Formats: sequence, structure tokens, C-alpha cells
Amino acid sequence: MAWYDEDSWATAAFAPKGSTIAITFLLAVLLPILLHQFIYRKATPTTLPSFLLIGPSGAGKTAFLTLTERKVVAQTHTSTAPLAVELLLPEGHTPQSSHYRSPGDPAYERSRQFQLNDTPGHGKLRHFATTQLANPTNVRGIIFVVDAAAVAEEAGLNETAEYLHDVLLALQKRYTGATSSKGPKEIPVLVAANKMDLFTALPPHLVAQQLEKAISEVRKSRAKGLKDSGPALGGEDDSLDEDREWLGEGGEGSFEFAQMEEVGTTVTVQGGNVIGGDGVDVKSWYEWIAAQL
Ligand SMILES: Nc1nc2c(ncn2[C@@H]2O[C@H](COP(=O)(O)OP(=O)(O)OP(=O)(O)O)[C@@H](O)[C@H]2O)c(=O)[nH]1
Ligand SMILES: [Mg+2]
Repeated sequence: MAWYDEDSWATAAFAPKGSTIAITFLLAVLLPILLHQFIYRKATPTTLPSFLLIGPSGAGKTAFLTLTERKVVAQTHTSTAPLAVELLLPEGHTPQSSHYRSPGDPAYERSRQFQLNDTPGHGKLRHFATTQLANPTNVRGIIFVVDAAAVAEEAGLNETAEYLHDVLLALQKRYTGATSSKGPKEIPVLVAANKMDLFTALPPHLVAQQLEKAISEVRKSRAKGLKDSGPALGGEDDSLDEDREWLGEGGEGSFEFAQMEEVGTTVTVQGGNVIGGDGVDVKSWYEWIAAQL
């Protein structure tokens, strides 16, 4: 039977038959639906983009979280356990991905949702933060909260710098240790210089400067510690050099936050205060969060 015969499939496909009309109708209706589902299957995320709140004890992490959640300042206590809260970006800030969407759009509302993960800052409880850092699935950014008044003093500055050094080093290791050729997703860091309402607080640019200086010192002393422990460990110098973890660019120069860009981490320092007599100012932090969403 040739294709042009009267009872061939080609003739049937063009004939005014009931079955032909039914099949054509079904195709016309189902094809766009299936296509839509195929294209948009990934567009609705099942888990929210999250931000990690890290920083030394008493910096104001939990205060910032409660402020964002309840819109009012509340009394906080030293945290002993991590806390994850689903939040909505406050009015007046537009998520980066929704700049061309109108506010009524459901996709716009969805893009405003995010999750804040608070971690305890006490020295003995930092494993909560480190485990989250080691496996940062869905983490869009890290908010490192700093007490800008505490870093004006030597002890506070050193504690903060050591913690920040370890956080940045963890991010660097994750980047350099990645096996995929594309490299892992970039994780930006916001250094939130908190407590700007206090008279003794350093302004943001000084907080950045002091932290860079102190991190340089931490880096130097860590490298020295490794070298000193070399013979005791029985290792050879070469092997030691290889796994030496050096934050930022090699060499003995000073550390700058800009060096982190090479390993996929942009560090931004922004001032603010969660509590204060003259009102709360955390706008620049929300702006930063909006830019990552
Ligand atoms: N003056 C002033 N005090 C603040 C500010 N933010 C937080 N505080 C106070 O700082 C103290 C510590 O704040 P928390 O948010 O509990 O600190 P944390 O970072 O969660 O500390 P841990 O839970 O121990 O890691 C609280 O008494 C807050 O009231 C601020 O902007 N200005
Ligand atoms: Mg806390």
C-alpha cells in the first residue's frame, strides 16, 4: 500500500475523520501545557535562598533577625542553638531578580522570600556555623555581624578578625577545592558593622581597615605556627608548603578584602544599627540582601 492510496495513513491524516480531528485537537491543547511544564519545572524553587548570620558573640545577630521578623526591637540573649527563620524582604527594597517585575506579580512576591540562619557566636558553639559553612547549599550570602564599638579595642578586634579569617578561609578552600571546571557558585560576604549608634563605634571604613590589618596579623601568626610545628609533625618542608592554608594572595604583604574576589567572594562593609535612640538603621544591609536575591 503506497502512501497515496485511498486508505493509507497520509490520506487519513488529511481526511475529515472523527479520529483525525480528535487527535489534532488533543495535540493542540496538550502541547503548550506540556511545554510550559517542561520549561518552568525549575522556576519554582522548593527551598528558599538563605543567608548565614555569623559573627562573634554579642555582635547583634539575633537582634537583627528578630528586628527583621517582628519589625520591632526586642530583647535578646546569648544564643546557644542555631535558628532559621523564613522572612520577607521589607517594603521599599526590590530583589535584584525582580527589577522589571511589577509588585502585583506572584513571581515578585515569591522572590522577596528568603531565610535567615542565625548561629551562636560563642567560641565553644561555633561548630554550628562551621558545619553550615562547610556545606553551603542554597546559601546566597554570608552576613558577618561585627560590633563596631568592640573592634575599637584590641581584644574585640582580634577576636573578630580571627573569626572572620576562618570564615573567609573556609570560603576560599571551598572555591579552590572545587572539582567542577565551572567552579562553585560565588558566595558574597557582608560585613555588617553594627552598633553605629554608640559613641565609641568606629565608622564603617575604619572597621574595614582595622579588620584588614588584624587579619594580616592572624594570617602571619597562623603561617608561623604551621612552620614551627613542621619538624615536630615529622613533615618535610615541601609537603608542608603545599597544604599551607594562606588566606588571599600569597606573599607576605598585607591582606585586603579585594583579594577575596579571586576566590569568588566579594566582601562589602556596611554600617548600621539594630538598636538606637535615634532610630534603627539597617537599610544598607537590606539593600545588600536585595542585591543577592
Ligand atoms: N547599642 C546597640 N546595641 C545593640 C545593637 N544591636 C544589638 N545590640 C545589643 O547587643 C547585645 C547582643 O545582641 P545579640 O543579637 O543577642 O547578639 P548575638 O550576635 O546574637 O550574640 P550571640 O547569640 O551570643 O552569638 C544585646 O544586648 C543587644 O541589645 C545596636 O545596634 N546598638
Ligand atoms: Mg544570638
